[in-house]
Amino acid sequence: MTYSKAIEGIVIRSHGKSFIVRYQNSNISCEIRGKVKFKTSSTTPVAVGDDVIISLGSDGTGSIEDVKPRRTMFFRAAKGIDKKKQVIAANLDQLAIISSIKNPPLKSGLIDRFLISAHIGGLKPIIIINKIDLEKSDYLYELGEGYRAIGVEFCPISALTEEGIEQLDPLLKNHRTIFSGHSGVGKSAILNRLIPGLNLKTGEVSSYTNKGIHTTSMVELFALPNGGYVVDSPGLKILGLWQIERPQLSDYYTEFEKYLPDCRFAGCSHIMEPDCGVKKAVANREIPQFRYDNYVAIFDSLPARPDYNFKERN
Ligand SMILES: Nc1nc2c(ncn2[C@@H]2O[C@H](COP(=O)(O)OP(=O)(O)O)[C@@H](O)[C@H]2O)c(=O)[nH]1
Ligand SMILES: [Mg+2]
Ligand SMILES: [Zn+2]
Repeated sequence: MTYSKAIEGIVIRSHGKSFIVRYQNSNISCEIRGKVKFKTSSTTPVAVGDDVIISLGSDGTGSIEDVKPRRTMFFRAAKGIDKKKQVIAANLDQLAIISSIKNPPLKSGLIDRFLISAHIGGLKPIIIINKIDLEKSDYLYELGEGYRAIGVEFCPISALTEEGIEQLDPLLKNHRTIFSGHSGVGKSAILNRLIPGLNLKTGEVSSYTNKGIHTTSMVELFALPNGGYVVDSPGLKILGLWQIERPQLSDYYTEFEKYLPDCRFAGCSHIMEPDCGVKKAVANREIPQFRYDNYVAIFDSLPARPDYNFKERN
């Protein structure tokens, strides 16, 4: 096969080792050239959102020759592979953290993990709570207050009744946003509302091999009618946090900051130490209980550092 000179496109779909690259108005099926795979420290040499250089074959398929440096990345720690990242999508600017109020149940701990991940990946987070036609609880109100207080957009919506959907337009317009969250929360249903005629399948249970291994790994980028792109990603049940150690966790809980001088111990973990300013603020309802509970749960899940002791502040 003869190859054309190189052209530059954007990866709009990835499924295992095959990719679709958008170039001008056409979609080109591509494979990766071997040399691309060795250039990267992640398990994902090519991801949706990557700007890539491809050469076109005479049969109309392409070959990805090179990947341009990524401006941002949304990634998680790859399972079982030491110090490698699994890049879910590249070059995006926002992470829409999607949960449903129920079916599946709302778990703010996962939202907090996504917030940390957005921060590390350089993405602006937005929280979308779907299925509010099913329930509008005090818990929803409490979460809204807590997240808005730290400057995060919080949008309760229903893809079914379209209640609240209009709040999303100005937030998504002219941005590149990834939709992420547990499967079944309504990511595809929301996209169908935002992009008339899209008709993504909803209510699909991801497929498993007979060994119970998750096989659907499709990530896809869609153009919004008023400008911007949205990436739909497969449901993530867990989000392994990338290289965070316990003492750094409180940096991501910005509402703790103003109470830190009230902690008796420098390097207070706000867990078991006496005279902790953060715990006092939680008791006085100045810091939301749910944020503190998530902090403790995430702290426990992070590897302990053996040399980590606390010292009394002078
Ligand atoms: N009651 C209700 N059900 C919804 C809503 N949005 C989605 N669903 C249903 O939730 C299920 C999962 O939706 P889907 O979009 O496939 O979720 P995804 O896995 O996150 O893409 C489907 O059966 C949808 O019909 C909503 O706003 N309200
Ligand atoms: Mg879906
Ligand atoms: Zn403390």
